[in-house]
Amino acid sequence: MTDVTKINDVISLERVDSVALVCIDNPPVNASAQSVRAGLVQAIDAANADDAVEVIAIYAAGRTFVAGADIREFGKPPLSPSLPDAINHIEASAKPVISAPHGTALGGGLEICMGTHARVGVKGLRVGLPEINLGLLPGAGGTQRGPRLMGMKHTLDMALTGNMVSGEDALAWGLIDRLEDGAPRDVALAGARAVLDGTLATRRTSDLPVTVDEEALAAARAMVAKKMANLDSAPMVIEAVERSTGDVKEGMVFERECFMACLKTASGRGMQHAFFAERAVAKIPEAGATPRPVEKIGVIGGGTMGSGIATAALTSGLAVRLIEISQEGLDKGVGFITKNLDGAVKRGKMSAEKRDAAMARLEPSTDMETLADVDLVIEAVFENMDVKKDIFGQLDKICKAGAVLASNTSYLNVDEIAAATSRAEDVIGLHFFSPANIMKLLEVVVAEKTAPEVVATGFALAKKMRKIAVRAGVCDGFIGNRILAYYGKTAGYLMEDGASPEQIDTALENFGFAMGPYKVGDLAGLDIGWANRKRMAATRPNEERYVRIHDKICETGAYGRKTGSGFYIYDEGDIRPNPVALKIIDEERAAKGITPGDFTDQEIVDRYMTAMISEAARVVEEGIALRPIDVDAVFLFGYGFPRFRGGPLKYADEIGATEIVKRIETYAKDDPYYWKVPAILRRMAEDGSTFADLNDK
Ligand code: 3H9
Repeated sequence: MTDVTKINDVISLERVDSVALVCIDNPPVNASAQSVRAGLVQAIDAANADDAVEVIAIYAAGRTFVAGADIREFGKPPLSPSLPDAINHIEASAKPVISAPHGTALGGGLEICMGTHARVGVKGLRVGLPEINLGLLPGAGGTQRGPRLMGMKHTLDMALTGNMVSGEDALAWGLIDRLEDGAPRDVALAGARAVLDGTLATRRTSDLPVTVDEEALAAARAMVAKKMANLDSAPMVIEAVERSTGDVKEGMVFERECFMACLKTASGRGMQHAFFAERAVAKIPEAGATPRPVEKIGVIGGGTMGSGIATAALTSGLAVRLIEISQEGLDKGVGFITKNLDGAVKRGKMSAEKRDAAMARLEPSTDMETLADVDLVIEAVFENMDVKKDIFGQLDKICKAGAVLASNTSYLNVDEIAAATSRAEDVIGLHFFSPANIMKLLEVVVAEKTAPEVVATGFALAKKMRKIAVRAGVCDGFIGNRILAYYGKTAGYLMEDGASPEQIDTALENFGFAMGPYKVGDLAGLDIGWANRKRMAATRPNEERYVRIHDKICETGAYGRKTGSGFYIYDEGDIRPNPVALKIIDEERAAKGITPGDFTDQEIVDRYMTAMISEAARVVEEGIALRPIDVDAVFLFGYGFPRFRGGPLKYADEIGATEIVKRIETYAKDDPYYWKVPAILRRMAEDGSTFADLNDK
């Protein structure tokens, strides 16, 4: 016989004979919010008080078991009971408690399982301790119970990488006891019955011994020192795991202190902001529109960009028709794609069979007419408006009705491109980042007449291609390249005024960027910016200070890595400053009568970041980005912005608008044309509001 009691909105208790089934139902991901924690405690108490109950089993409804603590509660006053207390209560239950996780048991979700007396996973289960990705460490016993169940090495690996592992691995490591097929409720019930008939053993994890693994601890320390120096929580993971050899309760007190301390760190706030940024960008005005079906796409241009886009599309299961004008260009494009896919196989990212199937979906052609049957075309030829207009004019005649016509332009006016067709509503910008088969970001550029379902199609395509799409409006360079063009000038001014490219790069790398701007420029190719500056030369205002160093370096034929030199010389893995570039810098300073000054690394970072924030503020002000968090996402996923800082506008909030305005006003004394306070920042400095306030609107 069964009867179900609702403990509260999210927890129910069902009795089936002598088994008490506790169900967690807190959509979308069963986060362990206060109601879940309180409900679990009450359910355990109720089941213990019911004489008919012999075993308790916890499972969850919906698509996943508990995906962790409720991240939205972080930073708010703690609500009782805490998750560690709730889990300790479960572990202390007089009657045996088992858990039957399905989907993903992550962070606090996995820690709930660790606190039960046995774990029966549902096949397909993945588990992990992803707290590190939020700038935290497991805070509900994971660092203490993990080593007792699976040893120090696996606990450290899980907690320091944040990677999910399969149920099969979890079983092999002893983290779970069984892996069964079936619906979570059925698996939970069968597991409880196995406890009753003595075929599934139960024990308290806290009672198990821990073996010290010096080798794993040393490897973890070395890895953290080398790769995770900016994350406050990383060394704490190791220290907490190290303490697991003592009493669990004491270890948990230490773990909790570390967890609470991490919540207050800027790196924790930055990482949590980045987590939400990745998801917030999907909230667009066109979210309700139905995307058009896309199965076959056309890619025009077989250069680095076009072949990267084609690779990403093929990898995601789409059929691709690749167009080039000449057979030679086409062969080159197919060669790039083959190399990209072979590389994925070599790195273990793709099976050889999948690569062969992807290549079979590629149809190269020199005939534009073959684009007649594709659902969407991405034009990825070089940045020239006349060429693009000509191509879109042709596409207008060739493509079927309803096909989406996209340009991968990184700067140009999509309204103007759309005007070359008779169907502006079908035209959109899809700005991929190089290498397009690797980089996560896709700017979806919405032109004046773009139809809502075309925007929705761009976002759906991004999802299929595992990209993070950010909605952008039309302006020169959209969100990312527009801001880059602006703060890139500051780096040039700093260089002309006395800082070396190497000093600027090092200062910004120490700030957290994977690579400084001059190394990035060399990697991307200095000729790209050069071409763009030539395009803009006629419209450059006379008042603007112009640094000619980059152009002069390009004039020597040094375009960066691809030519072996740029700001640096690239010699078989060795990188050193290029003396030719340094000589040009000296000559330019002399020609302008500049006596080189000294800049500290902090001054470099402050000027660079203030410039980035100023232009980002204008991009928000003008509605080019929907919200500040969209700008943050662009920089996190397309420009190597340090994740632990959350993005330029999250960083701006950390500094505060008053300080930023003060800096701009100080810099403006030397260059009032370049340094102007954006109205939005002025207002924030006056009323104390933040960019975060605009995200919440
Ligand atoms: C922790 O557990 C600390 C403990 O050790 C100690 C505590 C004392 N909270 O990703 P999706 C939202 S730290 C609140 O698109 P998917 C998400 O924002 C936590 N909300 O789905 C989104 O909302 P919206 C450790 C959360 O199917 C919606 O759910 N856990 C949380 O692609 C759907 O999310 C993690 O770090 C949360 N914990 O992927 C796991 N998680 O629709 C984080 C998600 O309004 N979560 N949301 O934008 C994930 O990795 C993925 O969400 C998951 C599902 C793989 C579960």
